[in-house]
Amino acid sequence: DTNTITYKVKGFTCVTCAVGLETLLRQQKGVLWVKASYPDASATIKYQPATVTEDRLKAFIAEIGFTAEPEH
Ligand code: 9UX
Repeated sequence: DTNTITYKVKGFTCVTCAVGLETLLRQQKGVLWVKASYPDASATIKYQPATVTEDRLKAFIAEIGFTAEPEH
């Protein structure tokens, strides 16, 4: 199974912030694909729900230093 979630992200202050978040998310178990956008202040993640949860992804983003709210 694969789920896709888009978060609105607070805290990107430059394009490198978004690229850095992508790089760290891609290292997480269960994350299949990530696209973060600085201009859109968003991050879209395809993940395996058997391995990682939406809440865990949000918590991981918070650990990195950004605030993520799911967009449903
Ligand atoms: Mo963006 Mo850089 O906010 O250290 S400013 S990555």
